[in-house]
Amino acid sequence: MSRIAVVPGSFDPVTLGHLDVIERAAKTFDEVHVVVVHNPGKTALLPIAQRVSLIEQSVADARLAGNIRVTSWSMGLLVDYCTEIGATVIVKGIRSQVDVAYETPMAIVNRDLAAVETIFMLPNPAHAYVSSSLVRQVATLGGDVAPYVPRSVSDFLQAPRE
Ligand code: COD
Repeated sequence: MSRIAVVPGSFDPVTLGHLDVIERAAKTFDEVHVVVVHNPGKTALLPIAQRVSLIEQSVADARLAGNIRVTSWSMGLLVDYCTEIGATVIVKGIRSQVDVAYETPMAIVNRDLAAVETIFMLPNPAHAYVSSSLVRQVATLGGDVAPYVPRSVSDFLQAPRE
């Protein structure tokens, strides 16, 4: 049986920390779906379609495995998407106790709702402090985000706008 995992996130924008988790998930499972989900608790910088496109470019540029699909989900529960595609596992990155506190109740509810297990991956220490909110802040204030994000993302964020 093919083991399918979902890697969800706001990815606003995708960072090197996210990409590291996606890469390791792709090595662990037969198929990985990276799913952009709107987080109502956050003020968005990029439209969902743009985030999907930047993840696709980043995955291609990094020459990650061919078992990665990128999509978005706005039709309700994340576990409904998992059930629809036959995924039994959600993969999340854990950087701190704050992430543990945020993710634990969701993991338990997702298991109750649809028997979908959550697997937590510890970050690569090189990217453990990186977050999309930090990148949004640096980009909005005109700073250089290149150390924190894939090349396609820094090019996009730092391109001149009208
Ligand atoms: N290194 C490793 N992991 C990282 C890093 C890093 N540098 N940065 C972020 N991560 C991890 C995060 O801990 C998280 O696991 C994931 O990457 C995504 O992070 P973000 O910030 O892009 O996304 P979030 O946290 O805003 O996304 C949260 C979701 C919208 C995915 C979440 O709320 C969710 O699963 N929602 C499902 C809605 C649902 O069905 N609810 C009902 C059941 S609870």
